[in-house]
Amino acid sequence: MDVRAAVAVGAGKPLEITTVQLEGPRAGEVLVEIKATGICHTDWFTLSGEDPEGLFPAILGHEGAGIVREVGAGVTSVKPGDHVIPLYTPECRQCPSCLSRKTNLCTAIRATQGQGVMPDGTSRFSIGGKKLHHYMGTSTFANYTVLPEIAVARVREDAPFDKICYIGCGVTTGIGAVINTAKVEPGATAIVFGLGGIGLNVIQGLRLVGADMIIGVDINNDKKAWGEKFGMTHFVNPAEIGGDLVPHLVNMTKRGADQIGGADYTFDCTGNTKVMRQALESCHRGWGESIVIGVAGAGQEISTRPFQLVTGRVWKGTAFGGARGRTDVPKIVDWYMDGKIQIDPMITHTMPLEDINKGFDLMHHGESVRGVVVF
Ligand code: NAD
Ligand code: 022
Ligand code: ZN
Repeated sequence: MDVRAAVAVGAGKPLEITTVQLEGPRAGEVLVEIKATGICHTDWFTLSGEDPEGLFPAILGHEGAGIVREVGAGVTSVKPGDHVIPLYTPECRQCPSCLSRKTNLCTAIRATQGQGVMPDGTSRFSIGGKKLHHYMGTSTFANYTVLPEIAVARVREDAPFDKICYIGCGVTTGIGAVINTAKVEPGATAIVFGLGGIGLNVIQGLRLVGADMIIGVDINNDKKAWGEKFGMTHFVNPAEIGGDLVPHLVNMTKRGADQIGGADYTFDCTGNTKVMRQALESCHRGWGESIVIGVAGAGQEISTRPFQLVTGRVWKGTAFGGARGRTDVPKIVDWYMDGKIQIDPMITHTMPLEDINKGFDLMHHGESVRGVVVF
């Protein structure tokens, strides 16, 4: 069938909006009509050519929502008409990782997903007979896409696509990092580094679980008002404190008779390896945990003195907020529909597919928290 798509034709080139061909779903696959998709950093990172694993030509996009239109042989968990959110971290419930209950990193289709093809090793997308790569197993920058059954979460039908698409990446990553990865308890103190689309969701996750002190750190003062909207209690601009950031944060979080400072939990939402170190070192000695959410560029390394870990600080990372997509994503949609979490104010821009390149520009200039393409 003919579908409308934004095609990544090559590194550093703008997306080309054009008609491409999509084959129907094979066994274990579903055809989904994408109704809305968010624009996230990783799409840009790949398009820029900086991602050494990026493949071209490809249909990018990994933050979508839509409706199942057709299912392939053997598909039982969804049917035509079901509303779904595509999952770049699938959940097969059968691989050793899914069965371990210790990780959300399902391995069922991992190898082929990274190679930009479906689990049978072929692509459903083509243009003029030439193959196009899939991306992150999702390819949501098209009004129809084909996905493995294990890579869709069925969600309630009264939820608006142009908002819940953000649950496909940013919302779940931020809130999940708090609930699944850090397991933050009520009354905890926390520091969030970087108040973009991810950091703001960490903040609202912290508010949801009842954290006491929620410090936001950002080099952009415009982010103060944004953080406060979602539950931030204190704001620090590292450029304006007239000294080193880590001692400043440790001082702010001093509690108890011994007056030892440091947060119970810190979160890096910048992808900057220097910030990751600051986040670890501003944790409380003995028990503080620092969660790396930001994805750094290829080849980058993190460092700290071993003493930081020997004295009980813990360095952890998280992918997709540790969420098991088919199980957890429908619950997050419910939380949104019940008013427990907010999404609407974070969707600062919506646009038609034709303007998707402008959406990338808005993201770069820090003008948007989230831009969403509505098909
Ligand atoms: P964003 O660009 O919207 O936000 C980043 C924020 O960090 C901005 O507000 C910026 O001003 C601030 N910042 C930059 N340098 C800083 C510094 N030195 N100190 C303090 N603040 C600083 O990005 P985003 O969409 O929020 O994504 C954040 C990171 O999370 C990215 O690296 C992204 O790739 C990653 N991410 C990871 C996962 C995962 O599963 N682990 C999922 C989604 C996104
Ligand atoms: C989403 N991300 C950043 C912005 N939006 C993002 C990027 C990478 C990951 C998660 C979120 C990630 C963390 C760990 C992995 N990935 C590896 C998972 C594994 O090996 O099992 C990751 C994922 C998908 C892809 C690449 C890396 C891909 O499909 N190409 C989840
Ligand atoms: Zn993303």
